[in-house]
Amino acid sequence: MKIVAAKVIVCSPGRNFVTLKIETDQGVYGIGDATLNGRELAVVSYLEDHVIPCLIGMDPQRIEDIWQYFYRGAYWRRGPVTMRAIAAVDVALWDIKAKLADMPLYQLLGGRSRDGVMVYGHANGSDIAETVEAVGNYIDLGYKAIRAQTGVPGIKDAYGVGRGKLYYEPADADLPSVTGWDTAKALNYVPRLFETLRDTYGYDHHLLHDGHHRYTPNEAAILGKALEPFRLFWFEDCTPAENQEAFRHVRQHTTTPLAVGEIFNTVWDARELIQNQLIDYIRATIVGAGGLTHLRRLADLASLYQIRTGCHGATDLSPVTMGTALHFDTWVPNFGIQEYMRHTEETDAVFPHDYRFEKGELFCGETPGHGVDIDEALAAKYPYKRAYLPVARLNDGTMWNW
Ligand code: GCO
Ligand code: MG
Repeated sequence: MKIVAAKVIVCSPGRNFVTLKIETDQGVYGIGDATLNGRELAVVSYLEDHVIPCLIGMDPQRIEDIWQYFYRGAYWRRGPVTMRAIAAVDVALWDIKAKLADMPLYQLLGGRSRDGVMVYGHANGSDIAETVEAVGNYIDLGYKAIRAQTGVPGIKDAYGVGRGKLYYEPADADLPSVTGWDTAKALNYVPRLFETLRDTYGYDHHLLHDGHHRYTPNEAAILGKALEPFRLFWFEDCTPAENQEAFRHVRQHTTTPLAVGEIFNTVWDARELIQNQLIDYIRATIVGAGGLTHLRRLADLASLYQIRTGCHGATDLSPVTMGTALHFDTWVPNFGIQEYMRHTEETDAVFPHDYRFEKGELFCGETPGHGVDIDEALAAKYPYKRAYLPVARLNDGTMWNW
């Protein structure tokens, strides 16, 4: 069996997506997501100029070997561009293998470990009152877990405050927009949000919060401690994780569960965090961490330390990643939760899929493969549009972590 063609489809049905389609000499094809928010075309070039020429003629059934070929064979290892390109190939090949086996992907991974996959949605508002209302909307929609982010008085466009009720899209401008940040103000305001949420809705729902890499380890420890009475499901990206050792300080000072990893590319980004049990949830997902082949290894390592998965699922991960992640989540023994930011109707139409939401859970379908396709004719109606993520500056102009 041979790969006879592969192409990259770039489209922007509400936001940009990069999709790889691999075709075989037996007529079966597979689809993979390669979207890297704000840097999409770098991955397009990596695939078109450097990966596709090697793929043609390869046996698509040799998923592991092809993964190693592109990882070891590039010589230059890791990084978001490389690992997304590898992920796209890997997912397309798993799609092909599952279609050939006439099975939904989770069956190939080892079968079902659960019926549905608990997801969390994003509630946000420009202040506490608005966020409390937004959380109420998610509760009405049947969510069991909700991430809450609030604007903070005195901070220009604090992280996480979107424009719509269900759709939150940070990559919004032709050149990066400039947002503000003030840690002292956030440290005073965020605990009040969670206090009000628990006073209003009680303790029956899981609440999550994203620090989006803004705090130093000690500030993260202060916030984690202040949030303890409100029993968060997790406090995410409490501090930047390039220095994995930084989490030790946070861990020593708070029992609030910690989650990290949406920007991780490989198991090496998380090894010390996992082996020293400095986190509770690992957030890496299919497109970010080299596809199913690599994410499986990461999840297995995490399981040895009772760390559970919490796959990234923002709108910049296409329905192809969401569909594949749901098969992974349905199988993985140490599943924790799945992030679920809804895509726009235009995006859902371009990527027909068989997963569905019901009572706070997502269910993958039974279609052979990962269950997500691309309508190329429709995709062609939405050409690429440059869109950057914002940057963040402190009040005195200093660049900060967005
Ligand atoms: C999350 C994330 C996202 C990222 C986005 C960047 O927890 O969902 O932090 O919202 O900001 O994926 O492209
Ligand atoms: Mg996040």
